[in-house]
Amino acid sequence: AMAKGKAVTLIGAPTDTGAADRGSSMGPEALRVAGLREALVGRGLQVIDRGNLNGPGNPWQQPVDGYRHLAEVTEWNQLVHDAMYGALKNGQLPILLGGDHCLGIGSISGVARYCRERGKKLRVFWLDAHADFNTRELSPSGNIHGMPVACLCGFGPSQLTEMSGHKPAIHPSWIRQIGIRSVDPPEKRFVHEQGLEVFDMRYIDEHGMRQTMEQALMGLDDDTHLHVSFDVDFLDPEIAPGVLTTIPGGPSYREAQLCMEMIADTGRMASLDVMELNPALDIRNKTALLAVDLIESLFGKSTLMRRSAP
Ligand code: 4U7
Ligand code: MN
Ligand code: MN
Ligand code: MN
Repeated sequence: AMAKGKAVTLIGAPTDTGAADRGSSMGPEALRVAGLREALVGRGLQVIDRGNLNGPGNPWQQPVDGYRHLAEVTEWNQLVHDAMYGALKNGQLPILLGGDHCLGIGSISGVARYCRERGKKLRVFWLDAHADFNTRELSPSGNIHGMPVACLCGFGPSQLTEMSGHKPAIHPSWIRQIGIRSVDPPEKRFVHEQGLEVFDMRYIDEHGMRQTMEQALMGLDDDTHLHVSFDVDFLDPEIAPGVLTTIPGGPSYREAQLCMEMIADTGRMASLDVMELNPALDIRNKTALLAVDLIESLFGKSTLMRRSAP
């Protein structure tokens, strides 16, 4: 089960510089207002909210040489990298409150640096409607929140691919993508070429969430650091409207709960990103409340008792 002694640290990263529209910069505060801290305390965890990182504002410019806001995105990711790495080194379990998903680069490169130093295996769960595997050459938008997985695997500008002190920061075989249902055609070719393991919605429809998660979690051992990068647009927009890029046909409430509960059962989750919540598009903060509900499940909350062996 979850290491109860470990303090959970909340790290807010209020930026939307990696996206096409504004609003995900309000994500951290919406999650706090929805009671994230109280929910984790209710799980018996010690919670440190170290407030928000202080990065550059959004200059709201067009992409330059294929990247929108590369300088600002780099600055934010460096701050996030240092904060995630620092929290892990202090023996804490960091939760990054995004912010758009470009910050997955800083977050996971910080985690990768820590794991490399400790000789730990790293497994990354990417819960998202999108593969986020674009490059400057492939991207239809130039928005860096569509590129973090590629950057982590070594494809992208050096500022973003060399952040962990090692290029690539992670190997494609460490990644499991779940809930994918919107991939740009050139991006799709690149996903296949690099051999990413993708459990897309078709797979979940055919096999169910339980078997999907069993497959995705296979091979975890005592020495594995499990990082979860949760893009809120993973969820079906009927239940989670508060995101910029709503893609129909995502996991239902029950499927999402099961996904989170099965991750919790492993006891291996050691860092987490909660990304892309956009309060400007939400309805009475309901998507933030849902995210908090699912995070409680990630930390082991279940209705009555466990039916499957942990
Ligand atoms: B998110 C997109 F073209 N693929 O690259 C792109 F459809 O972090 C969307 O998963 C990326 O929300 C979505 O701009 C990034 C687009
Ligand atoms: Mn994403
Ligand atoms: Mn997404
Ligand atoms: Mn999005």
